[in-house]
Amino acid sequence: MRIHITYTGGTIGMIDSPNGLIPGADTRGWLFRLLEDAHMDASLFTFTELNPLIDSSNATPDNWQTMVDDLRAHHDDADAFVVLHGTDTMSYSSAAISYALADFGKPVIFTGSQHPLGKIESDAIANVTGALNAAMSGRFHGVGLFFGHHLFAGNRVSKSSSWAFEGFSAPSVGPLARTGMPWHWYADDVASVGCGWTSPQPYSRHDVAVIDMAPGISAARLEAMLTPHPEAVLLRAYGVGNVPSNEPGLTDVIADVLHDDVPVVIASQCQQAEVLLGHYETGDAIARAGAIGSGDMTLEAAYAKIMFLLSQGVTGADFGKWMRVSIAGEISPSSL
Ligand code: ASN
Repeated sequence: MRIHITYTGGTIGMIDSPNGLIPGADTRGWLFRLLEDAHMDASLFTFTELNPLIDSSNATPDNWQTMVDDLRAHHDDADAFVVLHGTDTMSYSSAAISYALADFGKPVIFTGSQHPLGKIESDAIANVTGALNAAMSGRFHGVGLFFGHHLFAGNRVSKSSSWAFEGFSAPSVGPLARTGMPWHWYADDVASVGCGWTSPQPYSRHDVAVIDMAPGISAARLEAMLTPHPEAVLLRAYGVGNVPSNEPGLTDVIADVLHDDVPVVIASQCQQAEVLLGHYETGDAIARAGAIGSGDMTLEAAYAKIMFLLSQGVTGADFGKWMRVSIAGEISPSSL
């Protein structure tokens, strides 16, 4: 089986500098030595190092598109793909790539590590070998993320720990598989359960405001955060999508934004959530004003989907429709 590896940066290939960790290790050399030690045929592997390598905290939709371009450029040369990525925004990237590559038809597995590959206690070897095994398993054909002994659907996962080796979780749907002898598979190919997207336009940057509710937030503060209007709003509300209904003018600010044809997507601050707008009186006004519930999508999947739809030029009623349709398995129909 031929494997293509796209190296984007992240702690996995970082070295110390006077200002903290920066990319700079010989990641390619390390990887090919690993393959040699495992008696794998190195001629079956190709490797792209993106330029510049980045800490994934610096990633933008332009970087997502660079990854899409590299993966598409190697589509016919490989049977499976691994993306080496920083952990901080890896779940945004894996969700974003799942929409753009919904028609790809080959596994793409993201991974990274908490410790650089050069540290004796590093989790880099376990994660890279796990990602390679997942990519070559024949059990999964979508965009996945392997980390800390688990394989997840790439659009269902969040970074849940800044330090633990089991640093990612998929609170709404759980992992697809965990390592062991043999591996245990918990779910079928969920990432392929989506309607797909033919000939996607490239990702471009859009002005999307991500805003958290917090007890005591005033209408004036919310209005200031939404002035001038962004192209779309992702509002992290409470529980099933509730916002304070007793705070004078607060829901009116949201209704005004919607009235100006700016989509407002309501997510939840709960890691495990099913947004049900209108279940409580506190979610009713924004539901009636046209806010869009994010179902059981992760924040990352919802944010990347908003960027994807804006990059496709989707607006108006179609925007709300597509947010609630599964493109690549990112949302459960039962959560709507
Ligand atoms: N800041 C790093 C990154 O996201 C964190 C990591 O990779 N563990 O690139």
